[in-house]
Amino acid sequence: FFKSFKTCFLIVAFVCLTLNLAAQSFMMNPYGCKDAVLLNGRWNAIIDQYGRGEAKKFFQNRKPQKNTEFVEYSFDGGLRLDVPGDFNSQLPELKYYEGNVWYQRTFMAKKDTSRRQYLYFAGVSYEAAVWLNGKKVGRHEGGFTPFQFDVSDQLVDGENDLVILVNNNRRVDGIPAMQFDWWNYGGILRDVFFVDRPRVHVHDYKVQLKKGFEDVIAGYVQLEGASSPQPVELSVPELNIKQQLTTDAKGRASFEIAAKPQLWEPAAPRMYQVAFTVGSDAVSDEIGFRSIEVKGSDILLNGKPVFLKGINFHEEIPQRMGRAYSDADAAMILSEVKALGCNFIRTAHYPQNEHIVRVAEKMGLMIWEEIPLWQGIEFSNPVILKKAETMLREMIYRDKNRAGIIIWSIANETDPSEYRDKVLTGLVDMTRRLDGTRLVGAAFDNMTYHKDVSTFTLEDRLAEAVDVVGVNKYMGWYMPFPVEPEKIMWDVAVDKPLIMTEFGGEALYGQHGSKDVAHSWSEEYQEEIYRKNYVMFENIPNLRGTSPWVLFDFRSPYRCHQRNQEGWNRKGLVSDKGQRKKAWWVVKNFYEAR
Ligand code: GCB
Repeated sequence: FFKSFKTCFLIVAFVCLTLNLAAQSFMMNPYGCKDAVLLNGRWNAIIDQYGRGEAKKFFQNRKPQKNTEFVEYSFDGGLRLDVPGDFNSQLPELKYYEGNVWYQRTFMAKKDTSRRQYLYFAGVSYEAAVWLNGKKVGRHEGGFTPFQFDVSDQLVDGENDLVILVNNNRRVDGIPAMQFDWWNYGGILRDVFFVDRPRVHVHDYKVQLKKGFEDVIAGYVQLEGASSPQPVELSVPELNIKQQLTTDAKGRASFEIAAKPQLWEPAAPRMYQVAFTVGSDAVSDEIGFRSIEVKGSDILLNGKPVFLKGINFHEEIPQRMGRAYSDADAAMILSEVKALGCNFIRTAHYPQNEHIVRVAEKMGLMIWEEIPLWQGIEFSNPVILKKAETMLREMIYRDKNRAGIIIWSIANETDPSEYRDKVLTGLVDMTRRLDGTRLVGAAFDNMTYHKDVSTFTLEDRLAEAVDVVGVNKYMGWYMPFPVEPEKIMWDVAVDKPLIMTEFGGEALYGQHGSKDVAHSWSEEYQEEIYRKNYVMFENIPNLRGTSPWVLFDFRSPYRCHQRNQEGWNRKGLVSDKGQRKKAWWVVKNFYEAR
């Protein structure tokens, strides 16, 4: 016993040490906080391919004081990179780069010990280490969720020197891991804020309908820095709510308020201004109210069955060949989603930036949000569980106030095994503990086709555990239709809602041929794939949504066909240049008819 206890202790200690993930949870919604200042702009940068910068102490940003002093690096007068933005798309020689890039900038601040100062990063891929004025303030792993550091102690009056080491090497124990079908964009991908708030301030809040009620708004507010009970005002002017809350000794106040908000729905995505005020600190948000539940194989939005007319996309602007990061980018992607007639998006395969999530919800789009547990994950490694839990926690924490989000997805296309089942069913439980008001899903590709009865089935413990089963099946592309589509039956998780989370095939825009497989890669063949799949879908009794793969052609090192792909996954309904392929209209017609 002692031996195994010791081993266990060592493993836990090792995991804690190596992970050392940002200790502090991040503040809710810096976008709605009046004391948050963006540090976006052009930052100095050094490409450090061999990773020498830490030993050479680049983080000190030292300048030679006399001409005999030898400092063999300099941030000044060289490369400058845009923040936010991936580095790969900013310089031709960084296109395929994976490794270390150092970023540096200064910002002015006032040292004020009566307040608290933070650096907030909306997303840095894949790993970030942060130094302020030469002192390390922390690190964070995971490219798609925010993190922050309290820098009150390190901050100086006047000019502050901020240095970030970004590393986007793929890793065996990373999430995602060594291979994935999208570009491995590295860099400070999303907004960076300096936030200077009163010592006592709003750290976190949740404002949603109480589960099972359409006329009760419930939630909590959590203060930071409060050592005694504090009065907090919650206001929702359009609902005539002005409630005085008092926090407990831990800075927390829960509430339930009778109210009759107009419910958020795709046709009328009503949102309300919600504000919390404590002393001179205030944060405001736009929040919608709706209920989402599963009844048998139906998905009920505000108590009514809904069919999810969806689409997948990456957080990428194909025309710019880089990551999306702004409201304008979100509008570009999502207007194309709306034009297709969608009411649902799957932000495959990771939490996308808050601009996208927020603009989508304002446009009335329901959202499936996923952590990047994509094929090829080393589930037997205990570190993976810890990392996955952290990413899941950060995703749910960030987006728990978003009415648009209806499904938390924990994985995409993972092979059943003892370890995988344990890790993923554990994540399902954790998701329900963290947020019991939304649905839990996962995307599966391990269905079995039974030739004798022309039927698909799915045997998977994970499918039993989730609320919504996502199915990725590329009939007509990776798998030919074995018989006519109308003869194929589906007997997959029939007691639950099934969403076709991925289907489709590739076509090079402007390449024409017949609808025959001999002319695969043509727009006509892609169109035919969609037509046939829609015929097959008639035989899925529990089909409650579809989400083609994918809206735009996207960049991916997976895709090595020199003529048709050239490093692009061509399954887009819209090309990388923004031209709609023929299949686009098939999808649009399918949605119009629903
Ligand atoms: C899948 C993956 C998706 C890929 C897609 C494809 O099953 O989930 O990330 O990009 O197939 O194009 O093969």
